[in-house]
Amino acid sequence: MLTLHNPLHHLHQGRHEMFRGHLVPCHETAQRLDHVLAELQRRALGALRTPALDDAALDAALAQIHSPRYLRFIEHAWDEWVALDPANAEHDALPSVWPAPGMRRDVLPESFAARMGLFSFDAGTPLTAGSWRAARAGAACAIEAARAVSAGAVRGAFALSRPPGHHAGTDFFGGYCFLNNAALAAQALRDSGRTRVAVLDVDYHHGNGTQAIFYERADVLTVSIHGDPRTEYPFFLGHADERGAGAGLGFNLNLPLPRGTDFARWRAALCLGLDAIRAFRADALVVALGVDTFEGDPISGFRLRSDDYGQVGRDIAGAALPTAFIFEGGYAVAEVGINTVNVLEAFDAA
Ligand code: SP5
Ligand code: ZN
Repeated sequence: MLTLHNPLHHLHQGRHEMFRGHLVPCHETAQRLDHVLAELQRRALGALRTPALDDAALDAALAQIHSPRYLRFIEHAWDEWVALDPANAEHDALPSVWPAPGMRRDVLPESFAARMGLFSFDAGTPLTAGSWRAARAGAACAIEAARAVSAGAVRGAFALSRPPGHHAGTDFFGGYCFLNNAALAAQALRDSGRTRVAVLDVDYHHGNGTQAIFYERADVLTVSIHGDPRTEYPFFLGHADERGAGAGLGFNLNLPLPRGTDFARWRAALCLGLDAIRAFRADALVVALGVDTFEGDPISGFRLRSDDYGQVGRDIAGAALPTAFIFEGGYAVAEVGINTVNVLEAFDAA
């Protein structure tokens, strides 16, 4: 396993997210990633490399997935926030107003607050001084992981990056995500000559951003196993009847499961997802690897145990595809490293 990592992720340090009318400490912390890195090194799981992608190449890759006006906004948002009032530097920027259906999205408001809402879908994703630089560094990890497996240098590569990505869409942030790392990896695989790319999202939460990005495309199959959106975040997407549209009809598979789902039931869904990937005749795989399916996760509701993650890695290895793993959620800080590396180590050993 080759791991792509950049310590710049530390620049994204959200302080608070909105929860039940209060600002509560962020679940998505830099410490999470440090635990994964420590565990990777403890178990000596292959080489660790910092991406070498230059700025121009990275900009070009970001522009394939995200809209120009969204990228421009995220890049300058912190400076705009502080320009409103220098005291703003002491707290994160969070949106509080959004366009409802029927309201205009085509006219870019001058108001910063209005643009924060236009380009987001929740108040749980603080934008901080270093968010853009961290997200960019993370995106480069995902792209290089994809390129490494496509070139055949390694069978599996792991983008150990944060902030996570699978909730971010073409032109919106949310769910702790700004740039869609899994989508960037899938597109990088397409651009390197792979013709049918599958994205398997095993994070507890539905990968709404990834689904939306590829919804009308037949060259990227998106599969997500997640908490049923009737009760679980992100609520407004992720139902089983979402199958894709236009040319993409039949190329999106959602496998929602109820809160309380244990590993036996979860694994049956994983097998269905892997069957679909086989039937699609994928020639490369991106795994959006969230381990917030863990029984001890503070914000999620499945019951996977640490030992179960090895079986997840073996099942994924059974697809026998060049595989780019992209780090997503997982908020039980003490176990996030063990659970993540259990997947990767078993994949390598299979
Ligand atoms: C990448 C990823 O896993 N994003 C998840 C985003 C979930 N955001 C909403 C979480 C709300 C739960 N808040 C519970 C606070 C308990 N103190
Ligand atoms: Zn999640």
